[in-house]
Amino acid sequence: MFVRKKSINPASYRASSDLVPLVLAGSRAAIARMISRAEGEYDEAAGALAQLYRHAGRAHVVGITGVPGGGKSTLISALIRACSTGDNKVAIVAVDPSSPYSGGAILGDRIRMSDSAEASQAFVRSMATRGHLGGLARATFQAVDILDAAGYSPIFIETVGVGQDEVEIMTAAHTVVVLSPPGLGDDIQAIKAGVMEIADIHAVSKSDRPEAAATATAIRGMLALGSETQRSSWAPPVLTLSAPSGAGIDALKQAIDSHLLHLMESGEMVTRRRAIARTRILATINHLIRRRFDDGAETMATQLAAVTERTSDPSTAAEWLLGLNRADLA
Ligand SMILES: Nc1nc2c(ncn2[C@@H]2O[C@H](COP(=O)(O)OP(=O)(O)O)[C@@H](O)[C@H]2O)c(=O)[nH]1
Ligand SMILES: [Mg+2]
Repeated sequence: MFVRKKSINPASYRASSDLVPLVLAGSRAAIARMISRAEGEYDEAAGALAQLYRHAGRAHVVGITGVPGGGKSTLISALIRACSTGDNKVAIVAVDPSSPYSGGAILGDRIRMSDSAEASQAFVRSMATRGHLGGLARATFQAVDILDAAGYSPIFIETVGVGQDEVEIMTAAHTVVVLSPPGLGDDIQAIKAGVMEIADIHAVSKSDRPEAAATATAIRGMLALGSETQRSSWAPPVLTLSAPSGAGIDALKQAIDSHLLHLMESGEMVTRRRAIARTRILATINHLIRRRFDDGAETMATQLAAVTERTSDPSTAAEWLLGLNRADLA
C-alpha cells in the first residue's frame, strides 16, 4: 500500500532508527534529515517517527496565520529574538510557500543581523507544499514532533490562513495568533469566515500605518458580537504591533505566555491536547485513504470511469472502494 516516494542511496543512508538518539540529543543535521523523511513519506521512517512522538509533548506550539504579505515572517523573526533567552531553543516551521524563509537562508540572515547569538541558533524549516495528497498537515505535525522531542520550545508554525490543510494545521497549535494587516476593510469578513474563530490572540501588524488602529477597532467590534457564544474563559486580546521597529512585540510575547498559563491553570490544556490528538488521527486517516485511492490506483480508475459515465455514482463508488456495504453505513 505504501509507495516509497524517493530513492535511497544505500551507501550514505543512515537508518531512521539510528537518527532517533541523535535527534533527542539535539543534532541539527539529524533533525533536518528526520523532517525530510517525514516529508518524503519514507516507510522506513515510520517507526522512528512513532518513537519521537512518544518523546514529544513538552513544547509550546504557537501557530501564526493570516493573509500573505501580512507580516507573519517579519513578526516571527522579531519573536525569535524575544524568545531566544537563556537555554530556550526556538524553532519555526513555515508552511507558507511564499514565505521568505525558503531554505531558512533569508531568515537566517535576518537573525544574524540581529547580533543575537541565541537567536542565530533557532531552527528554521520550510515545508514543501507541493505534491502532498492531504499529507501536508500530517508532515507538518511530524516536523513539530521531531523539534519538540529535540527540546525546541516554543515552536512557531507559519501558515497562510487559506486552504483546508492550513486551517487544520492551526488546530494543532496550543496558541493561535491571527495576524491581520491594517486596512483590510470588508476583507475582515473573509478572514472571519476562515480563521477568525480559531484565534487565541489577534494582532494587527504594521502599526506604523495610520489604518492600524481602525483595523484593531473593527476586530474588537467583531469579537464583541461573538462573545456570547465564546466557549472559553479566555478573551482573545487584540494587539497592534510593528515588527521592524519592535513596537508591541513584548506585549505579544506576554500574551502568548499568558495564554499558555491560562491553558494550564484552567485545565483547558487537557481538552486541547485531546482535540489535537483527534485532529491528527483524522488527518492521518484522510491521508492514508487518499493515498490508497490515488488516481493511479487501478480500482480507483475503474470507479472514476463509471462515475464519470454515470453508470455508477459517487456514493456507490466510495462505499465499494472502502469495502463497505449498505448495512455498515446504517
Ligand atoms: N510598514 C511595515 N511593513 C511591514 C511590517 N511588517 C512587515 N512588513 C513588510 O510587509 C511585507 C510582507 O511581510 P512578510 O513578513 O513577508 O509577510 P508574510 O507573507 O505574512 O510572511 C514585507 O515587505 C515586510 O517588510 C511592519 O510592521 N510595518
Ligand atoms: Mg511569510
